[in-house]
Amino acid sequence: MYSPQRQDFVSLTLGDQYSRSYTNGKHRRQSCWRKWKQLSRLQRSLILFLLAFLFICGILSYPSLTEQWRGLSDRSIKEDWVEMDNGGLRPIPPGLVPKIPPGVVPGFQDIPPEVMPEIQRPSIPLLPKPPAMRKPPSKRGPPVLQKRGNVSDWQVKDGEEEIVKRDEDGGKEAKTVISWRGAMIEAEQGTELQSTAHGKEGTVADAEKAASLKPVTVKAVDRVEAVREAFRHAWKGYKAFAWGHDELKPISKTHGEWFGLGLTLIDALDTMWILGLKDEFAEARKWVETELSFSKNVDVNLFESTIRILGGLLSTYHLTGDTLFLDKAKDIGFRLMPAFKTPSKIPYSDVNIGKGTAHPPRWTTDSTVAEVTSIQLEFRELSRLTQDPQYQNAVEEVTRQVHRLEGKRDGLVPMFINTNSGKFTRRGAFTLGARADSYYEYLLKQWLQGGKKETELLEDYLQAIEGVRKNLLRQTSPSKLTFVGELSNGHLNPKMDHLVCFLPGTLALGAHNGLPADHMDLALQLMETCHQMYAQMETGLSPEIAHFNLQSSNGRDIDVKPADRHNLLRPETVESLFYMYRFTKDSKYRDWGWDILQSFNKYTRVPSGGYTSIGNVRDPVNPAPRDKMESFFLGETLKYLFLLFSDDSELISLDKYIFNTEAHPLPIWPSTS
Ligand code: DMJ
Repeated sequence: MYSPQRQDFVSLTLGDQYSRSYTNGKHRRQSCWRKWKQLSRLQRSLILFLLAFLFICGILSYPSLTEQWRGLSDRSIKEDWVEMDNGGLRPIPPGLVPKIPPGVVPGFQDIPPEVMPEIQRPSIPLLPKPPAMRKPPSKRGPPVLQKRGNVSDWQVKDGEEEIVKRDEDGGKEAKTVISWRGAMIEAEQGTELQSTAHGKEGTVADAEKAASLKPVTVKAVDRVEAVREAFRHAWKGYKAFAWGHDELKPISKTHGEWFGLGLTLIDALDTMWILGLKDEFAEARKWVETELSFSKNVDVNLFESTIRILGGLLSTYHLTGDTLFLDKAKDIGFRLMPAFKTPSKIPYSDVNIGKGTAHPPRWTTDSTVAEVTSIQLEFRELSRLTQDPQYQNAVEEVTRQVHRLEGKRDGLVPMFINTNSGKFTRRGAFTLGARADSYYEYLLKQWLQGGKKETELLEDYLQAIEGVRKNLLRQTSPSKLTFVGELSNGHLNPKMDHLVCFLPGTLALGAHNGLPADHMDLALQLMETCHQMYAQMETGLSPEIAHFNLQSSNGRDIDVKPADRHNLLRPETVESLFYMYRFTKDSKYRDWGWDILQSFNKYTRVPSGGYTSIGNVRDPVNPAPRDKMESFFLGETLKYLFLLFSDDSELISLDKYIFNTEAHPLPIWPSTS
């Protein structure tokens, strides 16, 4: 059917494409213009409005699209889930009806050999210990000696310290800016005064000399205070620009929304309690009491909301005894349950907590293995507290299915599982990083949570660690750093996500609980590697992913690809430092953590409040701030740093609590016997 109006529209939008000659083009332009004039005023207005609207939409969506593109590799953007069937595992919490079948395992030494015959004798020998590391090439002198000529505006504002050096005539020579304050180390301030007193710029030689000076030990109490100060600074930004929203965007001084549930505030509750920040805690509690509502038509990711919100509320309830938090935990826990209504009982990734509906990601029916196997600590605890077994039953069904599933390689799991079939998909790739990491963590921690009674969890954990040794462990050249690579169809890719740095801490926790001593040896080696991932970068901050040299041609053990140079303020390394210090009392772990805190203060602290993810850990002049403070910076990173520096080892005793994968401590269940 002929439609003049449609033809006009087409000629308007596509006219130039079809012009064949100047004459034709002229004709067409004239005819376009004529036809445009023939349109009614209303029609013309509508078309112009539509074009303007599309243009504005394009402009507005650009930043969020690029943000998404950048975040594609971030494991925190997860979308999948698994299923399970009924069967074996079930830690019955104290107070719940049925009793755990015997097979009590008080410690690894007591595990009957038939449970895991070959696990007690690892078949793969430990890798040789790496030699003591050289000091990383001199990239990082004390702040004052680092020329910061191009320091970006976001780093220097709002009353931050600014030291202007003068030449011998008193003229202005150069500015050295310290972008933090309060959390300062006396030793560095001393160095600073010394060098500026000469009235000269620090040379590279000066910097190297200063860097090699033995740092004055900063007292634990000062370090603890420095963490409190960092938290207050982050909170200041959150309060001013993002109060009640999910995330602070500290540079643009606004907020970002993910679920619209005050994610940062909830994630930070128990941190404030542990740090003793009473005023901040009180105002946050008020918000939870008066503003927080889960009755919202919003899709949330099951895993992320479980570990951050449910986990955060449960731990805050335990620490404070305040039933407000338990009531909120019950509310969100119940609203998440529709996720488990799938053909396989492996939960979907997304739940609408207002409508009670759930669905997988739009592009797949696969779920991420780490996501479906890292919600168990929280739901099991919810059942224990409510005496309602539905939560525990749902998550243990997942555990049972994964336990029995084919497709593992020496205890290592693939990254995806299908919500319809309940089978692993996209087999052949194995990692301890994104999409698989916390599966291993939760095997051990559930075993501990339930009082070391669930032998299948322990069996799976021990097999997996042997699987890591056999398939993924390698050493770098030239320094023999031990790392955990990734396996792809039988080929080892020598790369490691920063996420894998949870592993030293988990291994140490297992060894502390009676698992083989060589787990601790491996933990020591991997901890060194994770430390080097920070120490060898120009900013002192780790990249998201490190590539390791097996045969170094450039003298470096670690390379970083341009796309992997970001740092999201992640916690895994300081988490492991905390465990390693608690179990060894070796002060070097505190020193390493202190270095990391200083680098966060130097390169990620935003003067007006908050800390930001950065895009380039190799560029101290422009670390490329990304304008986002993830909730786990307050929920995890600063909490672990505080606990690392605290001399009170009874503060969240590791014999009484297990930390969920978002650093929320949950109690180890009291023995029913
Ligand atoms: C956190 O949400 C959790 O630690 C999770 O297990 C991994 N990703 C982030 C921190 O890096």
